[in-house]
Amino acid sequence: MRLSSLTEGAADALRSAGAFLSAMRTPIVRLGVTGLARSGKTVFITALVRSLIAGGRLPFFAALAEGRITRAYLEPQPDDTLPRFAYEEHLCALAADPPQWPESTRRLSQLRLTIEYASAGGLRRRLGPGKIHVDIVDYPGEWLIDLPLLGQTFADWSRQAVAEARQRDFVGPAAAWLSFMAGLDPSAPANEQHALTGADLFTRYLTARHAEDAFRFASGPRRFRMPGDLEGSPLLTFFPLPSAGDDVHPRASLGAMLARRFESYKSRVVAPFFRDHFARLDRQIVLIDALAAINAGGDALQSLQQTMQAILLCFRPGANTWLSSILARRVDRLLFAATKADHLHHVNHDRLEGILRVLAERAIGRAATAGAEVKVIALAALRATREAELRRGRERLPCIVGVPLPGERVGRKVFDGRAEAAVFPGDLPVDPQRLIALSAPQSEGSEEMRFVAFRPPRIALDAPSGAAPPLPHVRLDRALEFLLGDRLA
Ligand SMILES: Nc1nc2c(ncn2[C@@H]2O[C@H](COP(=O)(O)OP(=O)(O)OP(=O)(O)O)[C@@H](O)[C@H]2O)c(=O)[nH]1
Ligand SMILES: [Mg+2]
Repeated sequence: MRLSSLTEGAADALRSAGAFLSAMRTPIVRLGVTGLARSGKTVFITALVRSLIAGGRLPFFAALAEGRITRAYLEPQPDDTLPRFAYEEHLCALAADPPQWPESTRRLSQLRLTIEYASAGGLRRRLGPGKIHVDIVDYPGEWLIDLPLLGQTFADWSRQAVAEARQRDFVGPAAAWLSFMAGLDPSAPANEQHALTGADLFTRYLTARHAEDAFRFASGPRRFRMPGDLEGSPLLTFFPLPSAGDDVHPRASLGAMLARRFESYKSRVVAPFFRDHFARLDRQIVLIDALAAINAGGDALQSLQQTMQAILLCFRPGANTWLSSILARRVDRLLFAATKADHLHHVNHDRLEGILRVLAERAIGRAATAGAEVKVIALAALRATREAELRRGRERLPCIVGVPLPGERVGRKVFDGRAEAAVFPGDLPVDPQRLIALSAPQSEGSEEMRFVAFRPPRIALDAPSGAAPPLPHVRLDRALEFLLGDRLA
């Protein structure tokens, strides 16, 4: 080895040590953005970054409203192995003609937002300007469904998944998978071809079932449907066995191989995702799209409640030994947000918050007991509608006006994605239990409620004046104040 390469190495080490030390000096807030698929994570993160970088109209976010944020910018994210959150790409989609929402997220990404600010007063003001990093990851919400797997054995999971597959008469994909398994002997020697065929049939069944009814379908593993970098990996080449029971499979048998791969999936895929991205959070926002569940009708709200309960239970410190060991750090502020509140007139926002309180009741209770500050709000990170009143006879109906996405319908009217429309989505019931109550068929009132999806507002990348116009939102400022306000005081 040449001396110069040694000195270069030393210089590199010094440089990284310098960067490390300077990063050590700057406080970091790790903000968890948690939510199922399509709940609004990517839009929330994009709107948050844009509002801080370009300056938003955020009267209830004190640091910005008081003009104390001197600069906010994206820095290289701390983890070199993760791609950066595609902020610019999402902005470009919103600036297109017609504007587009970001696509469903298919892989992990991360961002570090650095905020330079002046303290509000007192001792800190005298200490000079402050700086914090806000680290956020974005991921496919689908993957969240896998967290509860961590508490299951292969036998538990097999029992649940096979029972689910048999629940309804699935003449198509479930039948093909179930009949394939009927001819299998789990104690026979392991056979890779059987594992591949079974996993393929199982994946087809998962995909078909999810397409039919995403809301009522809770089973993982979700990477089968959205493999990311794991496509074709043996980590995804397994399936549940009907005869798994509690029996122990002979060594080198098919059953033993599938059980081992299930355990590898947990320890190599689910656990690292959880450990690397959720275990060290300081603050967390949980986004819940209750309106989509109301749209789905029937018991979709109950299913959403159960799914969220199962996921949020994983965040409970002390839930089991493995998790409690990595959950030493505790989230001290937890915000539950009902997203897409711009689908409703503001007179209904309190009721939407009421529904969310019931949906997340247990998690709210647990977090409060653990000493976290908890808040519930209805928000729209990017407001796509404005409010209006329509007169119907003597009645005044609180409406929202926007451009419904192509294919959206109200009654017989199908929208083309170009024309603006005034929509009366219906009133949420005063008592949230009426919507969520067990065995509520198509609950009273819910037939009249219909939330159409709107095009996002078209945003300007650069205004002629140079300053980008602020993005419209509902209570994004209150969310930011709760999540970051005290760290910028
Ligand atoms: N009207 C309105 N719609 C929103 C808002 N935020 C999200 N949406 C809608 O919800 C959809 C999903 O939002 P995303 O931010 O992509 O959701 P996500 O949680 O990142 O979803 P995955 O990437 O699949 O996990 C968008 O395509 C919009 O249609 C909002 O503030 N207002
Ligand atoms: Mg996303």
